[in-house]
Formats: sequence, C-alpha cells, structure tokens
Amino acid sequence: MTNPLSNFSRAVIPGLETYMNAQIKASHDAHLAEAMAYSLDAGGKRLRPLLLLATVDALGGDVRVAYPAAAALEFIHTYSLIHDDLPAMDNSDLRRGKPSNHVRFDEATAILAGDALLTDAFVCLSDYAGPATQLQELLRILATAAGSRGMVAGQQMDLDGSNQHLSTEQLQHLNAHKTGALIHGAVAMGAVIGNAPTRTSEHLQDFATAFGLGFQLKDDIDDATETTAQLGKPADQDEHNGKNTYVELLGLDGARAQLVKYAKQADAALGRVRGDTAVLMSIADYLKREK
Ligand code: GRG
Repeated sequence: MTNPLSNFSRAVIPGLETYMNAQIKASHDAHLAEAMAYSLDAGGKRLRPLLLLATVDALGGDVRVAYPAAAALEFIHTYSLIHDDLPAMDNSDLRRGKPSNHVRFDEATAILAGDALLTDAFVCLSDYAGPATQLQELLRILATAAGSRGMVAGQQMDLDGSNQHLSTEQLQHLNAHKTGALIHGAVAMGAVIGNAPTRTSEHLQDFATAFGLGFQLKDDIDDATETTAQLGKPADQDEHNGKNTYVELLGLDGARAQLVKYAKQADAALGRVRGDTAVLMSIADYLKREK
C-alpha cells in the first residue's frame, strides 16, 4: 500500500527545496551561505513544513502558495538547532550524525548562520502571495511561536530547569514551548492559508498540541532507549544528567503509556476535522513508530 505521506512528500518537497536553496543563494556572503546551507541540507525530516503543507492540502488549499511560509518555519527550526548545539547551550558536537555547525565552521559563524536563518525566515514569509490580512496573521503566528512567547521561552525554561527537579506539569509547559510552539505554529499557519472555519481550526490546533507533546516525548523515549542500548542498563536507572525528560520523571513504561495517550488524542482531534486528513494522519502515525 502506498503511504499518503510519501506521495505527498514526493509532490511538495522538491518545490520547497528549490525555494529554500534560492533564498540561501541570495546571501551576500558565500561563507555565511555555506554555513546556512550546511545545516539546512543536513537531512532534517522537514516535519514542520510538511505539517503546514499537509494542513493546507487537507483544507483544499494551494500548497505552492504556502512554500514561503513552510520555508520560514524550516529556517527558524534550523537556526534553533544550530544555536542549541553551541557550547553555551547544549554543547553538542554532533547533529544528525554529522559535526554540528560550530564544529564544522566556528562558533561565531554558527551564531551568525543561525541569526541569518532566523531573520531570513521573515524575508521568506514576505514572499507570501495570499491576502494581506492572512500575511499579517501568519507573521503574528510565526513570530509568537518562535520568540519569547514560544520556543525561545521554552529554551530558557530548559536552561533554568536543568539540575532542578521539575514536576510533570512544569515539564509539559516547558516542552509545549520549546518543541510544541513551532509545531503548533505550523498547523495554525496552514489553517490560515487554507482558510479553515473556526471549529476546524480549533480541532487542528488540538491535534497540533497533542502531536507536539507526543513528538517531544517520543524523542525522550528514543534517546533513553539508545542510551540503554549503549550502556546496557535500563534507561530509567540512568543517573540524572541534568536534563529534565519524561523518562526521568515517569520511567520508560510510564513515558510509553503517556505517548500512547498523546497519539490517541492526536488521532481523535484529526478525526473531527472536516477535510481529507490522510496525510496529516500519516504524519501523526510517527508517534506510533518504533525508532
Ligand atoms: C536555541 C532558541 C533555541 C531554541 C532551541 C528546538 C530546540 C530549541 C532545541 C532542540 C532540542 C531538541 C533536540 C528537542 C527534541 C525534539 C526536537 C525539536 C527534535 C528535533 O526536531 P526534528 O526531529 O529535527 O524535526 P530534524 O533533524 O528532523 O530537522
């Protein structure tokens, strides 16, 4: 059986990549463009653009009109990963199995590549050719999701919460900002571009909330089981490494049970959306996949 998501990706990703590459080429500095392209082309799943484009598609909208908005999301996601890996943050030498940006280039260049991707995201969005009222709404959603009311706030909560014990509610609040905000923004932007009626938009946002929390939880579980395989001991008996994760709080079985709940909530919300949600359903299935 063909997977609706694979077919959809084959149809939309090449156009999106062409658009994003043209944006990078417009940089006035070749070294900066190289550093930006290094992380943008490093094998990311394009989850946030796909969520936005699949939402537009489910609502019967034109996905090509949505490329600038989808690219803006991927630029911001890529900047966040570059900055997250920096020595002052997560201090991670590897990203997607390759040297992270500051290792491949240098710290200052990685900071600038991230800055440029964040700023250029708004140049991308300004290419949006739909109605001006929609553009205004898209701008508000994107900036809110990325900034001090969204992802950056979540990153600050993460930094402040490290080496402290957080409650499940606090961790959920942190993750809803750090990881959930851009995912939520992707679906909300798709709903605007696809002209979703209010109720449909609410169901889509319920889906995005459950999917965003589930996505982070799955990442925690995948990380923990990888650690287990490497260290040969149960993940929930690992020493606390300063990071707050669902596995630390709930144990591996508890985290898996919670993931099943989020996956069910995501499916149920999508079931209430009027439209062809096959591709979104297929994205939601990611939560049920073994690593
Ligand atoms: C530095 C302002 C600032 C924010 C960083 C998102 C984030 C905030 C940090 C990343 C921490 C992290 C690895 C969280 C786990 C969930 C997550 C966002 C994974 C990466 O997203 P994917 O799987 O990445 O969509 P790919 O590689 O597919 O693009």
